[in-house]
Amino acid sequence: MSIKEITAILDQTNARHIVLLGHHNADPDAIGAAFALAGLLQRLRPRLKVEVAAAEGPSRLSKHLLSVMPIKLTREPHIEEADAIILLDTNTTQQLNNWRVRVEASKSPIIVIDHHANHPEMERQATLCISNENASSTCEIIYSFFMDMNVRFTKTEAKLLFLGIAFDTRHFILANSTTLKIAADLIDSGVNAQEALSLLSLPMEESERIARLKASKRVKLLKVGEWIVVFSRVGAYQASAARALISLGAHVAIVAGIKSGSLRISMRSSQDFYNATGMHLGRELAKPLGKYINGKGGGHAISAGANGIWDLEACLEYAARLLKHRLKNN
Ligand SMILES: [Mn+2]
Repeated sequence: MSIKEITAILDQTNARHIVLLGHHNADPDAIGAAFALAGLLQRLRPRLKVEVAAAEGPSRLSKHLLSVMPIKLTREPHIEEADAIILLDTNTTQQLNNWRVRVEASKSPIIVIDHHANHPEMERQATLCISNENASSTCEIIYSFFMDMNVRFTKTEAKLLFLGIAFDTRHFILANSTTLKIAADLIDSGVNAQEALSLLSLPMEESERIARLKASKRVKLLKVGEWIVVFSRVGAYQASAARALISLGAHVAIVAGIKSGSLRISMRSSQDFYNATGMHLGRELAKPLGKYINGKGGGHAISAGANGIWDLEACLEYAARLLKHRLKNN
């Protein structure tokens, strides 16, 4: 599977204008892949007009990256006029939020490029699905397109690909030897790795720093067997505060706050806590807690949340009861 299948589709339909879309809250992988592919396609088909957009705008981190690069997202892409639509790092049209209906209504070919497993629904909707689960990121797939066509990337493209790969591999922690070789090639093409990596950590807002510090000041500590569970409350940035408490040393952190009348709870656990207990915070804590507070809860194994309307202290007590009960039966 290669870029040649994409250009073949563009040539068949005599495409003049195409739209490249990243998922909602587009991360640096989606953004980097889209802009690098746009540059490649424009070199292969110089008369092609290419728009790059992210459904409902990019993530805060992507915005930060874009602000220091000579590229710009299109706010209102001409989806209806596009001769082809290419979705990047996106494996269902649901991830396009309110652009979904517009994309699904299009009669033009839809091409999907992703490093996540293909979604059967997407395979039916798309003219072409290019997916490689062995690739670390969509940027790695786009890198291979440049290699296939023997096209050298610009400095900006190299930096975008590097940032996308670095982001999706958590700063190369998850990278294998192929990915590291690609990163080395991008560095040889002029990417300053140190400077690029520093772009991936957002400067923290003062309000967030204060929220984290207040949350740590208000900590209530509970020891359940060998586990240290902490509870706290803060008016904003509950998730950030819970993460901060985990890095301070808690095994489980539960941070609640009330915003415009509704109660929000964020919970996090450390990886070693999850490995030892198998406790899935989303299913075993956030979900029942959400019910208890007349709202909803859910999430992942070590990162979850719940929202509802109830008394904050009563909610934290209930969370403590659930945890004690679950950990005693471990
Ligand atoms: Mn990705």
